[in-house]
Amino acid sequence: MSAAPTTSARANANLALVKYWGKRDATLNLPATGSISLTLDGLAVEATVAFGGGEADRFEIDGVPATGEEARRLARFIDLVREEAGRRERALVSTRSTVPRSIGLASSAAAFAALALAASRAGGLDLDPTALSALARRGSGSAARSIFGGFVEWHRGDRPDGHDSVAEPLAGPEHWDVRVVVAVTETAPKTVSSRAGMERAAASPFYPAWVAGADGDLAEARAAIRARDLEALGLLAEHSALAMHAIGLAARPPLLYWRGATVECLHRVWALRSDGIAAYASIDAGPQVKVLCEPADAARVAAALGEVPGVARVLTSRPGAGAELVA
Ligand code: 2P0
Repeated sequence: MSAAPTTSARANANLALVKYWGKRDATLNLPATGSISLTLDGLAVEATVAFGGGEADRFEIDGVPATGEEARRLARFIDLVREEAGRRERALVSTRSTVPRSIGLASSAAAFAALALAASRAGGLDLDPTALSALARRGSGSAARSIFGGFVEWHRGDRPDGHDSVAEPLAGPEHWDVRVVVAVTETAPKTVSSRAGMERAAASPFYPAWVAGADGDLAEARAAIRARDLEALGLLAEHSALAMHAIGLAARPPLLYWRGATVECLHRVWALRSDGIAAYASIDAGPQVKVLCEPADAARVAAALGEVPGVARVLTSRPGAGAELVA
């Protein structure tokens, strides 16, 4: 290893309440619609970067050298930082996740948000959070949101260069104490990446309706967050997730990330609701089910999901902080 100074930063994953699903520019990672998320405490990635170490870039993920497309994606991202910082040295990059990668929650959002902060600082740049969000977006779209804590909106933007497609905080984590209970239904890696899934979705006959509905969903979500209205936000988040997956069902070839236990968890959430528990489901580009609820109901929701056959593990998270440097 070299003696080059290292910089470390940590960022949390986020749960989209109004989903990002489709791009208007795949190179710049510009979304077809805006999205709104909640940053989740404890589902974090820590990234460490040093410039000036040896002959070639080195990328390590959870202690294992990155290869193939993963290594190329990291290299492209570090090249962006080198370009912005006017540096030419090789980079040593490592990321470490606080949740096992195998359960599919160690998201690229947390990784690229942490990398944006660590790499820009290591390269001598002092980017403000908006510029960090734009940089993180280039690594992974949803990483633009993980720069900030709490409730966050990522703007679609109109400019072809994407400079206006950045996230901004709507309300900090202290604004509203909610819980997100995650039911892990499958630990095998997914077979269709988000990137590929979004490409397939864009050709679905349902896609235009999805894009047309986005501004209304965003306005509703903003109002529900401002009012701390869990029913309004939960019903909307559930609708956004189910509509996102419906696009894939109508695509050719079809796309379905759900497993049997995913469907069982959804029904369990609806059964909880009919028992008077305010619990609302969300599903991302994978089979896990994430349930938004009140802190007082989280243990009951976790127990109910834990009983569903096929659920391997249940985790509970709360609103978390944005990307920060690690001393
Ligand atoms: C989201 N997802 O809003 C949506 C909902 C998954 C389902 O953002 O291609 O890893 O790197 O921009 O950000 C996951 O996709 O995709 C995602 P890229 P990303 O959270």
